[in-house]
Parts: sequence; C-alpha cells; structure tokens
Amino acid sequence: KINISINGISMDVQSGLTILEAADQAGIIIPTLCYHKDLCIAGNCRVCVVELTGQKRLAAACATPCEEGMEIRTNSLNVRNSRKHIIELLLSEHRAECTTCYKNGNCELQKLASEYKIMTQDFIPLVKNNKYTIDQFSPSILKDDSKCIRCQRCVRTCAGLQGVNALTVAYKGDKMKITTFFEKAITDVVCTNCGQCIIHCPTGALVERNYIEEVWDALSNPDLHVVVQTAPAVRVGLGEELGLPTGTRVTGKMVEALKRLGFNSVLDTDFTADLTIIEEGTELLQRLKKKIHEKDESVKLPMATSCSPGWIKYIEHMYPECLGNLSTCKSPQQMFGALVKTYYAKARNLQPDKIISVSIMPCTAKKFEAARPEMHASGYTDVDYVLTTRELAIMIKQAGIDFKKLPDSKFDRLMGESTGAAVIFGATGGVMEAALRTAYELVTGREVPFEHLNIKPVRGIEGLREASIKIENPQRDWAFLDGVELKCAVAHGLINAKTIMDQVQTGASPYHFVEIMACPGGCLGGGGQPIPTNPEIRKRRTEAIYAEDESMAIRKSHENPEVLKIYEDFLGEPLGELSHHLLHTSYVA
Ligand code: HC1
Repeated sequence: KINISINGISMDVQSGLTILEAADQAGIIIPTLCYHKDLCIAGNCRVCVVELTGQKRLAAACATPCEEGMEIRTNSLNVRNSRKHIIELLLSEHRAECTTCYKNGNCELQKLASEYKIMTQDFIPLVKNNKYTIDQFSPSILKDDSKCIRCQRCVRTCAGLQGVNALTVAYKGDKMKITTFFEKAITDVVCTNCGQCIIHCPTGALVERNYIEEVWDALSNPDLHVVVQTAPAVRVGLGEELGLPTGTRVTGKMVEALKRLGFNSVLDTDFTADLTIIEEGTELLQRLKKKIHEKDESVKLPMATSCSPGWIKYIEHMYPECLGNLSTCKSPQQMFGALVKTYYAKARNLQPDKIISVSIMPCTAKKFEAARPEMHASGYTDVDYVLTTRELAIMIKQAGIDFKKLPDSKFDRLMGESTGAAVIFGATGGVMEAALRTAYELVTGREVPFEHLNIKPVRGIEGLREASIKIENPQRDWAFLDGVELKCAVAHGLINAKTIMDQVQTGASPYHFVEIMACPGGCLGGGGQPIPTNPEIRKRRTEAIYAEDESMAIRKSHENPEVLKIYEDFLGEPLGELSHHLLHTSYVA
C-alpha cells in the first residue's frame, strides 16, 4: 500500500491504482469521457485532469498511477477551469444540436456541458473544418462524424474487445477523424454490426438505426396484425432504461407494456430458442454419429452455434473456410420470423401479407440479420422490423406508460411458451448449457449430472471457457458414444472467438461443440442494451438471467409443450423437410 492525499484527505491505497480508481474508492467523482471500464486506457480527452500540487502540474487521472506521498486536488479552481476549457473545446468541434440528437438526454458530453454550465461558444469561430459525413447505409448502425469527439472509445472497442478493427484513426491534428478502411461505408468493411461501438460511444456519433416510426405506423394500421417477439436478454435489461435497478427482471411488465402499445400478439423468442435446441442438438448428434460411428471425415467438428449474427458476420469475414463448422440452424429470431408467417398465420387464419413481425432484441446485428437475403423462408420478409431494448424503452415512454406501475402479464399463445433453458440463451454459455441439458438426456435417458441442472463449468465471465461431459451408458441408438468425453468451449467477445477459430482453422481444435457470442457477456451485453453497459452491469444482468431460469416451471427445451406441439402439428420431425426449409440456412462467404 502507498499513502496519498486527495483533496487534503490522507488515504492508503493499493500500489498500482490510478488516481481515477483511488478517487473512486474514496467516493470522489472525477469526470471522464475517453475512459471506459471495458477498455484500455487512452488518456486523450483530458477531462479527468487533476492537480498534483506537490509537482505543480495537471495530470490525467485515468492514466496516472498513484505514487507515495502524492498530493492530489480534484476540484481546485485550476482543475475546474481546465476542465471547462476542455469541454468548451470539445463542444466547439461537436455539432451540438442537442434537441434534435438521438442521444439527447443520454450523452456524456451533454451531461458534462450541463454540469460545468458551459454558456459560451468562444472557440467555435476558430474551428475551420466543419465538413462531416453521416454514414446511414447500414441497417444497424448510423455513424455521424459531426458528433464525434475523437475519444477513440469505438476504435479501442472494435480492436480490443472484438478484434475486428473496422474502425480506425486517420489523419492528424485538426484533420484527425475516426473512419474505416479507405473511408468506405460501414457496410463495405469488416464491421460485424455488433454495436459494441454504440454502447461505448459517449455522444451521438454512433447510434442504432432506429425503426420506431415504422413500428408506430404498423401499430396504427387496422388492416395489419402486428406480432412481437422478445429476446431472452431484453427482460433483464429493459428495466434499466425505465428507472428500475440494474438486473431487475421485468418479463411480466414488458409483456404488459407491449400489449398496451397495441401489438396484436405478444410472443417470445424464447419459444424458438427452445426449438433451436431441438434442431441444433439433433444436428450435433447427427454430426457426432457420422464422424465417430460412420467415420465420415467430411463432417465438420467442432460444430459452432449460429445464433449470434455478429459472430456469423465475423466468421464470414475472417474464417470463410470454416463456415461448414457453423450449425445450419437459423437464429431463434429468424426461426420465429419464418414460423410467424407460416405456422402461426395458418393456426390463426391470417393472411401472411397482413402480418407485420417485429422483434425486440438486445442486439444491433439482429437488424442486419433480419435484412439478409437468406431470411425470406416464409415467402415474405420473415422479420419486418427489429427494435433494440433501447428503442422499446423510447416507445414505452412516448406512449406515456408508467412502466414501474405496470402489472405483470403473460405471453400470448401460440409461440409464447418457453423454458429456463431458453432464457439462459441471453448469457454467455447459455446456449451450450441448454443444449447439453437436452442432448445428454436424449442420449442417456438421464438428466445431466450437475446439481439442479446448473452446468456451472460453462458459466462465468472468462472470455474463453472449457467444459467436458463424459457420456456413460447411453441408450441403444447412441451406444457408439459410450465413454466419449464431449468437449465443449464457450467464447464471448469476438476477440475470444479468434482463439477458438485459429485452432479450428489449423485442424487443432480439440472440441466437439463450441458456443460463440459476439458480445461480451453474451446478448445481455449486446449493442442494443441500455447504456451504460460495463462489467458490473453485465454481472447483475447475468444473475438475473439465471434467477429467471431457476424460476421457470420447465427448465429443459425438450419438455416445452408448445415445442412438442409444433412438431406434432406442423414440422414433423427435427431436421425434417419443413424444418430444413424454414429453420435452417447456410452462409456463403
Ligand atoms: Fe440473443 Fe438469441 S440469445 S442471439 O443472444 O439465440 O440478440 O437475448 O434473441 O435469435 O433466443 C440476441 C438474446 C437472442 C436469437 C435467442
């Protein structure tokens, strides 16, 4: 430990802490912009300046480690004036048309400008370069250079968290800008649409492409039947946008709010998450049978999950030769879309062209996924509009709904019933856990040998985790799996996908089955979730997801009664002809 003083208060702190971290421990707030708990330190915005009185200088608190005997002032006149000037300078290059900005009310620069009462615009006449570009070609992301303060959080996110490097810094001095390879549109570079840049951007420079007005239009058209599905992770994030504590489970309130918004049917992506487990589990077992029993070397293992559209885009860009390792299952969102305009339409006696299918997702890449040419299996656009958790919160506010006071409601039927296995899709490791609960039982006739079905080895926050389950005494059809140690791996955040895929690429992967989710923490940390998102927030959302699982009456996908019914009434069998047509696809690089 070392001794420092902050604002005259002596304190012992762990050696190695930055001034920012030490101040945080002492309950002293230092403003930041370029700093983010998920990212490496940049120290380039300087709003976190503090005064080192002994050394008679200012220093960036985020980038300066504490030293023995350091005397720090975080609120001297010198500090306050310096911060004020820095904020004024940032504002001078920022198109501060706050009332018409999508981030109005949730912009870190706007908040600082308000706290420091920036009433003058002295620097604006000095700014020469006021040309800017707004890239609005992507169905997922809008990039507006006029709002960018060049803090580079997005660049560090794309490189450090995701290993994608779609965004970069170009030029120097007052020409410096955040751009893409040869300044191409986002749609023309390696961007995966994950939206992590959006949740790390402090201003309105990067935001989701929103479809709020389109959905309001559909809801007000009496000729249309508007169906909504909600992703697993939305129910543990939405409350944060509407004044509830982080990690509050709001499933019932969310359903009630959607009904009050006027959706004709409020259904659950969790239903098709369960269905995914049946299809994907069957596919995995078939691949194992062909590879191990029939010695078919053309079969690709490990099989990789295919529900995260950011991950799909990543493998298409970075490892196109490994596309055969992807499960052929569409994501639950897209399975749902294909079934709404076929199975649901038929059961409800509706014309598919009169159905508008909306999904609420924690993800910006889902907007891109819904727009992919592969996603028209119903003969129509399977999912018409994808809204993020944030967009849904905006609609709830616009409708004047007091969310906290809402009673709990239940999802409608058909396609509204789900299990605990489905809800854990929203957390990293959840798809793997759900698949193992079902596949192990199908093969052995017994439940997975873990307490309360909780497969703890696949849970956690490490970027890469491994687990194995030994198959003992399988049922007759699966005798060839006796004694086989099923090896699995889970990765979240695309930087961790790289480790797994490098092994797959060289043929050195020891795994049978891998789960890869594009976003840190899985979908609960998705690019469409409430801002801010950081490690503590992801932890609370994760706890909420597992609590939701434990609270469910049924916790294994193969026991979902509506899933059993859809095979009986419509699909026939897993991986059957209709399933193949509606629920599976393949991607070509
Ligand atoms: Fe996800 Fe999925 S879990 S991809 O993370 O498989 O977005 O929540 O909806 O489709 O079910 C996201 C979440 C989501 C799909 C499911």
